[in-house]
Amino acid sequence: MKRLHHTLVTVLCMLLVHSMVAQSPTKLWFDKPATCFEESFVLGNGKMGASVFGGVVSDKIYLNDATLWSGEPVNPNMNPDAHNFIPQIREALANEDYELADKLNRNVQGKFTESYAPLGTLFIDFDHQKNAEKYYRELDINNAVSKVTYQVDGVTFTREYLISHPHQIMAVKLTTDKESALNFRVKFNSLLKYKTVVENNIFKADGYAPYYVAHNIQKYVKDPIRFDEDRGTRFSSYIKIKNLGGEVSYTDSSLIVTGANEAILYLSIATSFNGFDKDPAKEGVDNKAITNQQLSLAIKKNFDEIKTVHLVDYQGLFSRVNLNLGETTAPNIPTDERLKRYFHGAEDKNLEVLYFQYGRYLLISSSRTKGVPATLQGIWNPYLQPPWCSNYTMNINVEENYWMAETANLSELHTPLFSYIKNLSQTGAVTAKTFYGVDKGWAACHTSDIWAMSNPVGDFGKGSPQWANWNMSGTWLVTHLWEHYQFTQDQDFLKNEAYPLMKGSAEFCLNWMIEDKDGKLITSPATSPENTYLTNDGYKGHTLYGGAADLAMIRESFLQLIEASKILNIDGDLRVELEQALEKMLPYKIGKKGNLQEWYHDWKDADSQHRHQSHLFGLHPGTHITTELTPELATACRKTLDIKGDESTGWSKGWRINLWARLQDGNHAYKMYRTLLHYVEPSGLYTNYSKGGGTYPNLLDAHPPFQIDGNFGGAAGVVEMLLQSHKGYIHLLPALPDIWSEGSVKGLCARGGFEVSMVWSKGKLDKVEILAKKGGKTTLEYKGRKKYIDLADGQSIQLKW
Ligand code: FUC
Repeated sequence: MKRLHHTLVTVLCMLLVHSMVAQSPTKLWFDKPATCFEESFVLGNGKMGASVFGGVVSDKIYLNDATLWSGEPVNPNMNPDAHNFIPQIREALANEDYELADKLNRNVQGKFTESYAPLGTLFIDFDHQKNAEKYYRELDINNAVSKVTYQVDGVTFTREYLISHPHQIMAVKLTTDKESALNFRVKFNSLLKYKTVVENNIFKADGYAPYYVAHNIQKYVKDPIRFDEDRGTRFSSYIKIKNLGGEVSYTDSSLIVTGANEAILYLSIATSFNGFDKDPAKEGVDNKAITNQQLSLAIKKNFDEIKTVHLVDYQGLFSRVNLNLGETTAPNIPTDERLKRYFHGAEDKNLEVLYFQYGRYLLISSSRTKGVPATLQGIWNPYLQPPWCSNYTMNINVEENYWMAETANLSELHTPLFSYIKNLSQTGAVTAKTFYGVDKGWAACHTSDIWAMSNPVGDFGKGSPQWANWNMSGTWLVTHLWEHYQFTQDQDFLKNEAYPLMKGSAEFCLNWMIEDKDGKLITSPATSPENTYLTNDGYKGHTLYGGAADLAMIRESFLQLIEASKILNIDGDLRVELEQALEKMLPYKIGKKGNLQEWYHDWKDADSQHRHQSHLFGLHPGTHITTELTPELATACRKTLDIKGDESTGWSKGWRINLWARLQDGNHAYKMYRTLLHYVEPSGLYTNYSKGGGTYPNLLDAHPPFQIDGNFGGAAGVVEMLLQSHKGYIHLLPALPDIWSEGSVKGLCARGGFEVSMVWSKGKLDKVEILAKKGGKTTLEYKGRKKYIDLADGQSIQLKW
């Protein structure tokens, strides 16, 4: 009784505190369980993912493992004669026969990617007969723990969920304040093939993923999901319960707890994935043994021990950056209402901080597995045929996922992308040769998967060149390697990992470019990610020569390789070749509307507000267009953005925040940030291609549907407003919006290996502290005033401004 009284008082105090305190910058919370994925709380340790619904009668948890995909290693030599069409396409283009070029380009296509698979769903069913009261559910991104608490008949039930990276385990602690009141049944099901069994008090599910899943746009495929017992990635999901009081019993398909005071559920999962080039059925790792081992190690620890180690690990990454945007008067209401209130224009500075930090939380939770970067949905996908295969879409999306990795002080989470690029370079060498007739270097295209597929997609001619034929993702991806070097100053990484991949990509480009009629270097055939031109004759097409986007990416990657070769003092001849190519490349053009011209000719766009803006690559994420060094081009980029307007899909809005910040227009960047945080109703698999992007109740990005790139792009955009370092110096508060007049930030990163903390008030910088992780010289700039600093290894300096 005393215990019950105590709990009641605690709950009442909690509720009171909730309604009085200001909105939290680190908590999402609801007063009801999730009814759909877009209301659930996502947890992850960079490999294992869970989407927790927090139900009362039945709690539902979608499970994922980053390494569980459909498919098998790809044979990149899937269309050996495709390259024979390149000369014909070039000829059609030289004759300005765009229709023929589009048609012929379909011969330069291969298969679609495989899909990221849903592992299964865990159900925890309770014996509650009545509705719950005082329901509260939160995700605290400060410690990566989710909690549920409610009362039934005056008895309080609580659950705490976490996924520990050090233990590779999900732990759920279930408690009640009434003796023996905890009764529940655990069940598992999956859309994959599986069997459950209980052995040694462990509730086991073992199964396998399809060896083939068709893209959901391939409606013509008769048998879109194909299983074969002897093929595909195997998986295991094992559960053990530790109970305090009561009993645990088992059936073959469930685990039952009766009359307990407390129970800890330990969930271990693993797959047989053994690398992109290993058959997961025949050469896979032993998923059963791994799952068992993880479980038997974790079970020796109690919940608090697991949680303590989890917190040290998680906070070691998360707490590196602090952001404060000043006082807020926003009331403490559930996150969905909070988002709606903000959408209607209300102030909520802590929501703006929360969205930024949530981006960091999501990267920590989804990107810690070698060779397996975060997908379009991070690691959280419940569908067998997910939107766009939940794959790596490489004409913006997978890159956008990593824009904040360096600047927001999460550099090591960038590395899954690098090991993945290395895999891609291997299949990409075959792609370069067979699809493009280039014997040197490597190329990759529109989409990819865990098997590092690099070919152009479209299912051998069925896809539109609008998206299927683009071949510049290798060029874009290698810029991430250079960025990592810039931020870490890690010369070993530059020499041994980055440089060979950067060089391979550049070699492809050098051999891929041809001269136009004026002797300028261009790509041909080219496409400009997903945009459609309208020729003067009224033809709406996609295949062209000399598009600005390809050249922007090539230019940036060549400039970086030149720098890298100087630092490493190697490949002098190649450097000269790159410098000559840069001289000869077709320069940017400014169109008659004052826009940065996307097409070789000054054509109209079929959709002038299209979500893609790849020809602005040089402004962001590239660095060769700046308001200072190339003001005319920067102005033309601004014009292009003006024409496009602010309404778009989630990832596109995320990108535009960064673009506006690079134009040093903080107020417009902030306007875009608010637009990204537009409330969007949960929409499941529904896709909208042009407008309506924003944010779901659980703060995940709405393309729509859910796509995580907007979360990451938005978080990257916040840093870009506060700190930039791409122009060879550290620009402090380069695009501070008027509304963020008071604030402070700790731990942002700048190129050169510096960490920057700042305090500002009344819209003006007060103090800055710079830590040189590797020592070195740099220049700080704020509002045109420069200060030079020269620091030793590990030294920091504080300056008043
Ligand atoms: C590209 C984009 C779409 C979407 C998809 C995953 O095709 O144009 O908007 O993001 O990738």
